[in-house]
Amino acid sequence: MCETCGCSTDGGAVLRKPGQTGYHVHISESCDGSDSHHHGEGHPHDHSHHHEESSSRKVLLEQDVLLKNNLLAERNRGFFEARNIFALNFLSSPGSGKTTLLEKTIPLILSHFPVAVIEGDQQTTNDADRIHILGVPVIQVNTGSGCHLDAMMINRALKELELQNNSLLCIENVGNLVCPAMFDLGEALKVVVISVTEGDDKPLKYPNMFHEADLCILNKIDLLPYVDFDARKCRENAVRINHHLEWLEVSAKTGEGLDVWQQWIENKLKQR
Ligand SMILES: Nc1nc2c(ncn2[C@@H]2O[C@H](COP(=O)(O)OP(=O)(O)OP(=O)(O)O)[C@@H](O)[C@H]2O)c(=O)[nH]1
Ligand SMILES: [Mg+2]
Repeated sequence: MCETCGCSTDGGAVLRKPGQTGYHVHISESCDGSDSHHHGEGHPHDHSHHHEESSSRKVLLEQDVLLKNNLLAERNRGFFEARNIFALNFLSSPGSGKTTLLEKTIPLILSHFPVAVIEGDQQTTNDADRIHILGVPVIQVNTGSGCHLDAMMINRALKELELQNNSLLCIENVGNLVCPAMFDLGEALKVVVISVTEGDDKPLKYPNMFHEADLCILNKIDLLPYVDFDARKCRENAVRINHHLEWLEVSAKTGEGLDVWQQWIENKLKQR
């Protein structure tokens, strides 16, 4: 349950049955799945009064949290710009292949530019351990119950990392397609990674993430013959939400498409 961004609260959640448009059943559902307050079907109570007050308080709290985060993110951004560090924030649902992609990408970039990594996960140093083997500076941020990285965590991590000027910094966010989209870390660009096992409607279900992203990488294309996933439809869904979204298709496993991805990064690094 995340206490900073308010995702532990109901946020005006609405439950709809398939094909149903006008009838709302209000539930209080935390992001750990517990359901503390449920009005059964056919009881659309008006309990808006006390909810109005608490939701406006929640909105204020959320604005406050995001404002503080944005101020700190700007400080991080200033730090990156002063040292010409190109920071990418990698976002995805759990297991779409962010760490595997970094494992395959970093050796390609290292021969031309220094690279460092900040790993975000609720628990374990598994991902940092995997990156450490590559011989690049890496630090793991464990968010505990938190479901996203924030600018303060990055600010603290930056003090622990040996960052070189004119380098690439990869920040792997906590696997979650919702909250990480709201938190600016000071990165130059956001990269959302989705994989073909997740369903081609993900951009429609999680539009904020795709709206905020600069680049979408469709990963695990080696599995396309085995899954019911329409890559063209997925791309159309994503681009409908964000006309500026760039799109790449790769397999971090087989290496297909990684040459284009490497070129994409190196072009950005050279432009700086
Ligand atoms: N077939 C196939 N499997 C892949 C590919 N990329 C990653 N995987 C597998 O997907 C699983 C998850 O990969 P990770 O790289 O750990 O995913 P992640 O996004 O970093 O996961 P979290 O950090 O837990 O959110 C692993 O078993 C990988 O081997 C790919 O391109 N093709
Ligand atoms: Mg990972």
